[in-house]
Amino acid sequence: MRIDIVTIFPEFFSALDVSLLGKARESGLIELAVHDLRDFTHDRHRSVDDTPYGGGAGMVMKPEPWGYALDSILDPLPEEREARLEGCPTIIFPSPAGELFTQAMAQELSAEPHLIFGCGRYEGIDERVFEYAASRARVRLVSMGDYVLNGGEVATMAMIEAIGRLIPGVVGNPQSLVEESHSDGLLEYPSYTKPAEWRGLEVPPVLLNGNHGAIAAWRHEQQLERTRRIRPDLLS
Ligand code: JEB
Repeated sequence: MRIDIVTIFPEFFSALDVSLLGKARESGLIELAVHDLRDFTHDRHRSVDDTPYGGGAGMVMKPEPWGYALDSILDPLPEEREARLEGCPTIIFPSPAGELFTQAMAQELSAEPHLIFGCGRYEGIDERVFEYAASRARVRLVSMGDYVLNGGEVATMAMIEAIGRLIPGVVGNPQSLVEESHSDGLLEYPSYTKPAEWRGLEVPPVLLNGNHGAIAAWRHEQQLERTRRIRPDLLS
């Protein structure tokens, strides 16, 4: 999978070198390029923002640098293919006004050959950038959750980790992915390791007796109890 990121904070993504995606990049499973939006400005001050038409608080990201940045990443659109977007990259704009990011979306996006993340800042990006991008690729506005961030970078990082670990060969132990997909959308059961007693706290005895049927039943009961208590919305 090819991943391009457009941001005014390219250094932010050096964290991806040390995460589990580092190895996937070395092996060529994931090819990642980070682009500094300011490299696509043409004024002395390398401005990427301006005041909003119609008034209001804060600043809005100017469309021109975004246009040049996206053009530099996207293949020139051959004329006979105009308006045909199958096989085009998917451009994701993290946005508090987007559709909620889910595991199902991560699964779907992990099968794409080319993802582009456009990280906004300030009060967001001039709306025409989304329209222009939609004429060149498939565009999705995606929200990390119902809370307010200062920009798209943290959301992009989380999405890349969630998507990347679903690419075959990226996660060390493929059995973990199999077990996850069998958890039926329930919360996970509690995990324990040695020692069997630690600071007066004991591991549940059922896990120590080697009865695999009893262990599986106990774990499933734990999953149901936790889900009922913490995330009843997942049970409907
Ligand atoms: C994503 C962003 C901002 C209103 C308030 C703040 C670009 N779950 C999420 N919350 N906030 C964001 C997000 C995601 N994904 C998010 C991109 C930008 C917030 N801001 C600040 C914009 N509008 C600017």
